Amino acid sequence: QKTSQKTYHTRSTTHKTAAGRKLLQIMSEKRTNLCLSIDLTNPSEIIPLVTLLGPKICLLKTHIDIISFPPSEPNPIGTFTAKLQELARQHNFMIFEDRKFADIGNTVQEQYRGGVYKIASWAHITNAHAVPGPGIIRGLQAVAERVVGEPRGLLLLAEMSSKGNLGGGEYLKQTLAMAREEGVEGFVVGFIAMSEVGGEVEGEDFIVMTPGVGLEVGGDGLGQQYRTPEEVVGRDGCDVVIVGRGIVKDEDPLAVAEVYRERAWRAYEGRVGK
Ligand code: 5IU
Repeated sequence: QKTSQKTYHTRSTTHKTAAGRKLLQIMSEKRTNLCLSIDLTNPSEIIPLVTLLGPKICLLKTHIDIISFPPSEPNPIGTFTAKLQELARQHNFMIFEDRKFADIGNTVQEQYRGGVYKIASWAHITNAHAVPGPGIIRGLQAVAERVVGEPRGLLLLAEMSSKGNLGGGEYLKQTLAMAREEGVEGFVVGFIAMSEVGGEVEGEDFIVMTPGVGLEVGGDGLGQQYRTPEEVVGRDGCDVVIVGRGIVKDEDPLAVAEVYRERAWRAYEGRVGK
């Protein structure tokens, strides 16, 4: 049985990372494999929208560095990330900072732990390019292990959703090999990819998260390519659909989030034969 044919519930008991088990459990309990990508720049728009959509999602994806924080407050970033964490606890979702780390191990450690954003202190999941080699995983993991409380996890970028991206193919294979060697010790949760990765090996479980999801096939004029939840989850075996503008820019975000949740969840149920 391929990993993509197993239920999220089953996988929540066997996944090799604590962060992965927690996410799969949330997905199974809340019946949602929807990740909201909250790509807004104003914190006072983000908080109400996350409050509204929290019940629909398993994961909230952030780009903390696109947000303009008010200079008047004493600690606006800390206040904002504390509020996100509170909403995550209240509505039972996890937080994924889409940081796309890409430097040597020593540098990413500082970028992950410190600076203005202190990502490791509030984001349960982050991601990294495999380009620098396995040291990037080891560096990030060393920081993650020092975080007290909820587990931390990493996604490796195996391919991207954008037209002409250099991932996929041989690059994806090498990224998978790196995850197998460096990630099995409980840190690499899975991949950003466009279809199932590594699921044919018995006992192996990488959660695949996929951006570039719309209600119809299309694009955005800047290289983004959209596929439907049925294609992504049902046909191609991805686990989590990441949706940004399709929800955030809609005039009724709650209603359209429910459409995405429902379609992605049904595609999953069909895939596991429910
Ligand atoms: N994102 C992609 N493609 C990728 C990766 C990340 O679109 O391969 I890695 C991000 C960019 C944006 C979100 O934050 O996912 C998708 O937003 P839209 O649904 O608005 O296109």
